[in-house]
Amino acid sequence: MQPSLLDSSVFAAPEFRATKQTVLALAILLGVSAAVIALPPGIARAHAIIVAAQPAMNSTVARGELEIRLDFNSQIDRKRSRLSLQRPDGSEIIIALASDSPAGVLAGQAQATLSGSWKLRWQVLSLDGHITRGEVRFFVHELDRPR
Ligand SMILES: [Cu+2]
Repeated sequence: MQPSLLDSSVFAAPEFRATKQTVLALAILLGVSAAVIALPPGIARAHAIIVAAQPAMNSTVARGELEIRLDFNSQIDRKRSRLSLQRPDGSEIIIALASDSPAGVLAGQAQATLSGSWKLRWQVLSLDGHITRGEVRFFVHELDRPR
């Protein structure tokens, strides 16, 4: 099966008349996951979605070495998956993926040198041929980790 990026374009039919409420409702749904909601339940189960994240969504971590680990609900094709970090200043770091992590896990390390709001962006190809992606926001505290 060809990899295909699932997105929200199915909602953008020309005849669609969006009210403020429907737009808000869609925004909320899409914020949770742009990829999974448009699919029948039986198929959606096979897509890779996050079941655990380190750092956790909206958590605060100390400045310094950052251990990254995302656990997915299914096996993923690591060669066609990627992780990146967006720093508070907007610059981006591509994370080298650990090759020895379990089948459903993306892991790596980075230096969290700037305090502020960071984003961990992920894009994965699951074995059913579908790409899903999303981001985990977290915060880096201005104080260094105690020694
Ligand atoms: Cu799928």
